Amino acid sequence: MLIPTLSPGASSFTHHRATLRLSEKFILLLILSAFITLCFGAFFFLPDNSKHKRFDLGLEDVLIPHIDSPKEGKHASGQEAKEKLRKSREELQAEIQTEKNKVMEDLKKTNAGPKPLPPVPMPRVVGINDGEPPEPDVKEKRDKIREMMKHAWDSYRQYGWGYNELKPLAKKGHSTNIFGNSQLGATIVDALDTLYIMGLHEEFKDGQEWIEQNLDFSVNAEVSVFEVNIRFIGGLLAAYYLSGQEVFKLKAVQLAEKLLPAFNTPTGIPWAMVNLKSGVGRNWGWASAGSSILAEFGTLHMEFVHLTYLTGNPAYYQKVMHIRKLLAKMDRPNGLYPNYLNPRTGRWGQHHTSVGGLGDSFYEYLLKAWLMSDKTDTEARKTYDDAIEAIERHLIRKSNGGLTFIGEWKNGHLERKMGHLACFAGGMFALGADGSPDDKAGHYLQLGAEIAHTCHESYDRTVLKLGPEAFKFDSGLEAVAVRQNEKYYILRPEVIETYWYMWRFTHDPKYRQWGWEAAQAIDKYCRVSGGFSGVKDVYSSTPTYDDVQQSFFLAETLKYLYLLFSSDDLMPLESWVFNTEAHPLPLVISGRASCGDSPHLL
Ligand code: DMJ
Repeated sequence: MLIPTLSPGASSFTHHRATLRLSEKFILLLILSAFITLCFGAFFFLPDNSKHKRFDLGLEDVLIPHIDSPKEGKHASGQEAKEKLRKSREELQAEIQTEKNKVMEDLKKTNAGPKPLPPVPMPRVVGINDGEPPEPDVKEKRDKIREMMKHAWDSYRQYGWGYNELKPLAKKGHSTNIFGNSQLGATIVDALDTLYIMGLHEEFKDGQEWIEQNLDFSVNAEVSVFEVNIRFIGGLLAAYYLSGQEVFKLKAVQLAEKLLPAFNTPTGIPWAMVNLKSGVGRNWGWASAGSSILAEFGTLHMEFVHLTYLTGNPAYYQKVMHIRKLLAKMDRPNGLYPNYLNPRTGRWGQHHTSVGGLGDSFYEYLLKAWLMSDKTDTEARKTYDDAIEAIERHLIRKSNGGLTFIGEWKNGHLERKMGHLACFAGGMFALGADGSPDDKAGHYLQLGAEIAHTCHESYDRTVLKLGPEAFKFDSGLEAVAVRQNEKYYILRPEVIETYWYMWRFTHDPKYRQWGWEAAQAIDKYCRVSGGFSGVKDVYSSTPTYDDVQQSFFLAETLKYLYLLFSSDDLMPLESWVFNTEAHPLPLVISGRASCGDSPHLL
């Protein structure tokens, strides 16, 4: 047979290539299959560690955790390899996929599922129901307040359910940037304890069911740390202590975990806002020099102490104590705390001090930290006393007409203007009277009464008998708003809150009288068929509405009114401390619930 020789000729080349390709293919195929068998076999016969290393190089590293296989003999590995070799590619892929799915499921469970909390004793809760007043006319007023609560709740239930708040005229849901425009049912959470205290148990159950089924904090929403803390965490904790339902505790803790990234700043002073999903924090654009706000980062203590108590996690307590320590080390102009503090540099921003907006609840929480610890947190008490002394010296004045007011300190100058928000201070002074230094209890009770009187005047001097947002004591003006944008009333509670504390401490009937005046005015001018709305001008006889039913109306305004017309054994102040959103929390003594004998957790 003629063995063809290689020749450059075109025709012969084609012919020769065809013959060679067949043989080449055959040999190559043989070599290739031998190589693949060798590699595949070798892979399964390698020791376990090297096997995992191979997986580490790919996506599996992310999806499949390194789980040590139980020690098996070489024989078992061989068996496994042989079995694998017998399986088709599709079968192997299906197996890997099933494994991946399982791991993903497990991961989901550990991430999303509520972590078990350590069992801690439930404090012995006292005075959480009834409180029916003996006087029939007072009972009638109390019933009226309960009816107003029903109207506010039912309207929200009908038109805004699941939204944060209600637009009572448009009859639809509403949300603002403090809740990141999410649908977190702020009104439900904020209203729960009021419903419970009023004995509206059907409504309470309805709210609880919504929370169980819908309240999910894994949302891409940038929320206010302060507002979420006082309304949601405070509301959930209070609902838990009142009802004993675990779901509220679990939700409070889940949410608190989402707030913790806000504390990741160079100083540990938290950002004003945090994204619940990403954990990224930032401050309000309007705040002086990128600052955090005193009343925001200084109003976390009560809730965070309870979170540590309930979870056994010291982080919450440590975060708020760190803030306290940092503030204690700082210079204070005239002994006053400015409202702005930069969380990057740890320096004060603009020197603006107020007991109203931006400052208010910082002072309130110092006093309440002491009360909530059954007066053992003397550091908090001392800080409160010093702060109040400086405030009295620099901010509190008497007007020409004899009205005591709390002004605002701005860069070395006293602005003779008082905000509605600052009216809460009357109640605070009364609450802090007992235990004040140098036996000044009488003085502080008197100061509380004077502030209550001034704030009542701010209501009484309007057409609607509802107080403006801010009022002046200047150029012959006494307790009246001047600027159009300060004439609104948005269903705020502070004045009624002060009436209630003053009532509890003095039993002077004028406080019930003033509270009733306010309740009637709210019912007359703010009530609409779809709920209650704020009004834009309290000096105008024809009210125009802002069309918002604030969640704090149900949490605070109506609760304080109801308590004002109840007997003192409902929510006694010896056993409960109300957070700044009127959510009652029991005492925690050095980490123990007031009546429990549990291990010390703080
Ligand atoms: C409430 O959310 C709280 O009382 C807060 O401390 C400031 N004021 C509003 C209602 O006015």
